[in-house]
Amino acid sequence: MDILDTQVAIIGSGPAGLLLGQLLYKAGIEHIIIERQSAEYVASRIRAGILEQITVDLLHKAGVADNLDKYGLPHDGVEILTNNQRHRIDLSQLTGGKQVVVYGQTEVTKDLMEARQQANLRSFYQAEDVQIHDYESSPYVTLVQNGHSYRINCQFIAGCDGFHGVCRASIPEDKMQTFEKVYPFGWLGVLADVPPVAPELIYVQSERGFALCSMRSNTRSRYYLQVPITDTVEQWSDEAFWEELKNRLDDDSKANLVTGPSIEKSIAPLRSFITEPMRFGKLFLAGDAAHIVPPTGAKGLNLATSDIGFLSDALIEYFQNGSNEGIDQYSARCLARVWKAERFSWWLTHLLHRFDTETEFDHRMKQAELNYVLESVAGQTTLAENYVGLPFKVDRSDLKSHVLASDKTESIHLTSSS
Ligand code: RFL
Ligand code: PHB
Repeated sequence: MDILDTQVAIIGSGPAGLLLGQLLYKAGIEHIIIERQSAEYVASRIRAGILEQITVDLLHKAGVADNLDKYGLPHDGVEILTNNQRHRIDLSQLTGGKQVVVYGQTEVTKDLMEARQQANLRSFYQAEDVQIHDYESSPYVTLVQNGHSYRINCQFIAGCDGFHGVCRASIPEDKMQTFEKVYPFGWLGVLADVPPVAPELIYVQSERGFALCSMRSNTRSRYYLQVPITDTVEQWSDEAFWEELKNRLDDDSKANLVTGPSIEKSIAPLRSFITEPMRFGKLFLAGDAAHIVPPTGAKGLNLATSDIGFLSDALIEYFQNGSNEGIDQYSARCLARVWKAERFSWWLTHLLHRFDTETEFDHRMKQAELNYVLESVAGQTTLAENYVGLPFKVDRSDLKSHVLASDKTESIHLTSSS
């Protein structure tokens, strides 16, 4: 067995693990990434497409934003289609100038892997039998690669190994609490080299179920359909997919839709899931290893990167200043943001999808709620500020002074107009 030493062992080479690696490298902290899949497999997974400003900022901090700046498409708004009518939510205007950026997770992963290769940083791909040990005292990781056994001694383990990883599974059940909701449908996604149906994303609420028109570039589109969880990809020919998508769109979008052969087609189940706490001694969970959101709010990747924002700061503070503060606060800081993003993703999923179990009363209530959101500035603002991403830290006293200031403005306005 080969024995290696490092400061941080990172399990998982998804966006969370790769971003953490890059931020630690920039701060001069040694680490090793251990991934069970091949590098090619990791680089080709098609997943998220929308980046919040917080994610964009972290990618800049990590020094991997050249392609993002060149090819990312900043979006100032999104559309909601209901009752055959499209309503635009002006994200920028409602949030004081904030935007989201359309840039695929596949590209984020490739940019991070490329930077890693250039810096010659150590990773184990196709690692088998990955196990974590003694994370409460003197942590180490064991693995097998190409029939050879390794032991990696470290000071901390970062569990960035996704929902089905080994890190959360290694924690005794009585040491954590989990919260879960599984939805009775999935998203059938198609990627195709056709121009997007509209310049901005369209979230579709229809009698036939939810649909989403998204994109990766001006020549590559990503579309999704709500389908029963029992459906399989084989049941959906490209023709059947385009036909059903058209059935859920308004007349204008239907006329603009360009169809073509799919270059990827998959079904993703929808789930809300949270683990508490997110730190166990010297083991940290981050990203999908700790929480899952249904993709409706485009929050999964962004939550993974914001966890890494907190974790990288905590580890850098520890190694550079000997401070435990960030480590001790890690779980609470992440979870405060996680629960709010979970709530938003759950709410938007509930509002826009068709549930077989809903009564006509439930259905009308949802329609009334959606109409309210779309017709009220307060409703639209709530949607917009959650969609562009909530702040890292909320100081409630700031909020109070903001409310007081706007009270004052209101009374001045009322006095001057009377
Ligand atoms: P990942 O990406 O799952 O990476 C985890 C890595 O760990 C490896 N692994 C192991 N390695 C070693 N040993 C083991 N025992 C291991 N077990 C697992 C895995 O092979 C993998 O490489 O988790 P990470 O880094 O936390 O990143 C999370 C994001 O990938 C995820 O939240 C997003 O893709 C979710 N998501 C979206 N998020 C957004 O922010 N915006 C979106 O628009 C958005 N759209 C989506 C999505 C997810 C989707 N699917 C497929 C679930 C759309 C879809 C359809
Ligand atoms: C995507 O482009 O894959 C995407 C965009 C927005 C979402 C989910 C997925 O809410």
